[in-house]
Amino acid sequence: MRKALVKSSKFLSMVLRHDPDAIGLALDPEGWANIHDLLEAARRHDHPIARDDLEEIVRTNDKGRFAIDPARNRIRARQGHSIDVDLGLSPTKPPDTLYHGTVERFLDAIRADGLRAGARQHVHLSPTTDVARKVGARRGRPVILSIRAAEMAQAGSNFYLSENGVWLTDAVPPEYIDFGSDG
Ligand code: HQG
Repeated sequence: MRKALVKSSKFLSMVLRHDPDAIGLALDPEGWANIHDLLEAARRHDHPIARDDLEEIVRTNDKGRFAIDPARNRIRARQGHSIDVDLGLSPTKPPDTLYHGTVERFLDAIRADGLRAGARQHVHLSPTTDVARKVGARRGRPVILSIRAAEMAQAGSNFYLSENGVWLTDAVPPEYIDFGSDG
């Protein structure tokens, strides 16, 4: 993706997941923004984005982070919010094992408290070790944790699968985490 588009994509993540107020934008309860309003607000705040570029960002984004509605009037982030939005996802049966990529320095806290959502609405889990490794590598040498997801679901935890393939759950207690492998 062109450099300017990467910058705009990060700007869109910030606005649509974390801080629409920063540009005076309102999201609806499901996290959708009117595209016309969004582009106006971005322009007013010195971050002009052309409509065609917005479409290209949504189409080519490496993780499918954004969705545009069928009428092509509205846009939202598919996951990763820290603001309270209802993505309308239904609880979904997870595979036996899901993975979480993190780094060494968080392990003591994770051993004590399990995985916490922190600033985000959910803990993010990956279907493969490859994806988890990339997530962990954002912060340093990745450590891959295995989560016994089916057992957790059996015990009553809800799991959700975002439209772009990220598994979400509220929290993972330490007893469901295998700390064995790293990578
Ligand atoms: C760690 C990216 C201490 C956790 C990725 C992680 C993902 C704890 C960090 C998405 C902890 C939170 C989310 C505890 C968890 N004590 N540290 N009890 N529990 N942690 O960014 O999963 O590029 O909020 O291991 O692809 O790293 O934004 O979560 O290191 O899907 O689209 O606290 O972000 O997607 O960090 O990443 P984050 P994450 P995007």
